[in-house]
Amino acid sequence: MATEETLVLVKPDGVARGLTGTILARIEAKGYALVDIRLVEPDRDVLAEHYAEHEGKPFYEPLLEFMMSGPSVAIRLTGNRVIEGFRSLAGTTDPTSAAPGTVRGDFGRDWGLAVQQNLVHGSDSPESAQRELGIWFN
Ligand code: DAT
Ligand code: MG
Repeated sequence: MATEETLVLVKPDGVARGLTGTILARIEAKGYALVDIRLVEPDRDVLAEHYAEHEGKPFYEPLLEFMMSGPSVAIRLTGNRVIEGFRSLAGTTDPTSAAPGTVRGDFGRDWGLAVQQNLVHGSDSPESAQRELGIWFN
């Protein structure tokens, strides 16, 4: 048993398209538990901290702009191996190649360069999860 916590974001495209409930239903159906949940409207500083590893990459600026385009839902989620489990449920980063049955595969949209409209974020390691939870739930 490896009970973990992870940070999930329903990104602005997910909230704007009314997919928050659908995504939460999949999370709950999988057996993960909500510890905390809130609507967030992050400023640039918060996003720069969250996406620090991507600074300087070609998609960095469009990514921050997109993340400031509307509210997101931040979720503190817990469960056995939830970090890997949520990322599996989310699907791979690019919605076109994400497998059907995953959130990104079923609902994500590929607008050419705007690969970032992939609906959800999930922490990728225990270290990332603790760092990111500190940013969004301090
Ligand atoms: P993930 O969100 O699957 O962990 P990541 O951490 O590599 O992916 O990237 C963070 C976000 O940045 C991702 O959700 C969408 C955007 N992104 C990543 N690679 C991209 C690319 N090649 N073009 C456009 N956006 C990209
Ligand atoms: Mg990532």
